Amino acid sequence: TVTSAEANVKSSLIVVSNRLPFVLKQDDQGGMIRQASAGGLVTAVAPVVIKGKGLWVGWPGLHLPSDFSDTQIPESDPTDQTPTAGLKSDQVVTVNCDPDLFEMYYNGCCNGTHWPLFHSMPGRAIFSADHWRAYVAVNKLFAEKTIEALERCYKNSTNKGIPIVWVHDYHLMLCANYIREMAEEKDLKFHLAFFLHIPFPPWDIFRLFPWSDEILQGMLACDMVGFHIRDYCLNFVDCCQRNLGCRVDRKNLLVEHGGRSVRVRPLPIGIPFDRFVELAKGAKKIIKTKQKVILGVDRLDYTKGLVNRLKAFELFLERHPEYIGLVNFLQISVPSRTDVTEYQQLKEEMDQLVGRINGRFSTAIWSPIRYIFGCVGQSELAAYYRDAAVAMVTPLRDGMNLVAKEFVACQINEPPGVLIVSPFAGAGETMHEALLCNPYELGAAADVIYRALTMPEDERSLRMSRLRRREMDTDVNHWMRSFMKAMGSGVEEDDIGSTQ
Ligand code: GDG
Repeated sequence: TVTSAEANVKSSLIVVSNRLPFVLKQDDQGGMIRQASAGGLVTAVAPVVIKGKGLWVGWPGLHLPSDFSDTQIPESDPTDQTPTAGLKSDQVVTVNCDPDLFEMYYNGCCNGTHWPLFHSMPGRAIFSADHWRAYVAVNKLFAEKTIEALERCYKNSTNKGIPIVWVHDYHLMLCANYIREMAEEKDLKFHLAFFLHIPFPPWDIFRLFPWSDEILQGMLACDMVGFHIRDYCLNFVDCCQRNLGCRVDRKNLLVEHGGRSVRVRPLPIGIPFDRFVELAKGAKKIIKTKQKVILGVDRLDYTKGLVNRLKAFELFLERHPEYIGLVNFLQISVPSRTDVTEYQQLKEEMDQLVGRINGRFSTAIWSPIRYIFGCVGQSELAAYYRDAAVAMVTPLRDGMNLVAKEFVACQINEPPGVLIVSPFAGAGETMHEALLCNPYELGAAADVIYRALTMPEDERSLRMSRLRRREMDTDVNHWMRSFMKAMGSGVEEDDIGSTQ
């Protein structure tokens, strides 16, 4: 059986994402080192790029001197065990950009406008023509670099298939359009796809963006556009029809644009399930108290519903004082986008809230909330996932949410714990055996915490085994194969390899 999508790859895959799968860092001797990232996306996609002799286009995590050449990228360290280790330096195309322009593009337009708007929080979005101009310029830059990558790919590769260019996420929604334009002039052939990792909002939110038509045109330059769930696909199709007047087919998820038919597909991302099981098996026990632990793990981001979650826990303690001394809330909050004001304000609010709740309920030997503001290692994280009684994944809005999936993968103990998930996360759509919790309704959320803590063992086991089975079957390799399949008729079977 073929266990990974890398089998029989005949087409080269060119991935275009804001960040490369590793960051470059200056070492003490003034040289350059590679520091690998280990996210699920990288785990699934990097082996396919490596096997198909493809390329990865992205920003290396630091501003390089203007005379920097990609030949200066170091090879991976021989001790590097991560999935990107096999990615040779000549398979990487760095996008180097003026720091001020990059700031307006990244913190301005991407994180200041698109992030809140696409999470249906328009009140938090800043609309600025300068930021938009920076976004256009940087997307053009990524497109130029992708053309370079395509030319390199044609020169180097022995693959017979037509290369697949796969653009990722809300940072690069215009990029495909420029790639198509630039490639036409050079008569380069390729398949073009886009995947959005965050939600695609309904039309009445999307239309608030002054340059919304350009975004749709950017995405429609692709042969296939992927989202996590069907609702986001339908929102996108709706926007194409209402903004641009495109002919659409909602049943088959097709949009006609520029004489082409664009496929729109739900491709729910998965996690490297087996890796998390292994981590959970090997991780040392950190939680040693008898108290039950309710766990939250998130980037410190206003979309993740952290404030509501802690307030719901406070209400739970108020309603169920018998749990005082018997339960702990462990919240791990990873610092994120710390130079954006909204995120600094959230940090303040969380610090105050944790202090207030702890001040209100603590005893001499117990406090209700343990709050880690920082990143923990993967093995430590797996130990928390494994030993927690309850995980609360309650974003106000979230494209998918991998934490919910990683938690169930690590639940190897019997009897297992309970997953609580928000219906406003993509994960809430597919993880049917989790307890649903609307984070806006604090009273109901407090009741769900009680229900999770008092759920009988047999019910917990039944729910968890079904959740785990699904995540095992639809892991990140399955996602990669589904993507290749969704590239569909434009890609010959040989190109994508056996997917069964
Ligand atoms: C975007 C979309 C979509 C967290 N804390 C630590 C840590 N993490 C890792 C988790 C998980 C990842 O970060 C977070 O992933 P999410 O999916 O929860 O959220 P976003 O970062 O917002 O991701 C989201 C995703 O893209 C994929 O398409 O699901 O909806 O917003 O993998 O494990 N890892 C370590 N220490 C920590 O403290 N090592």
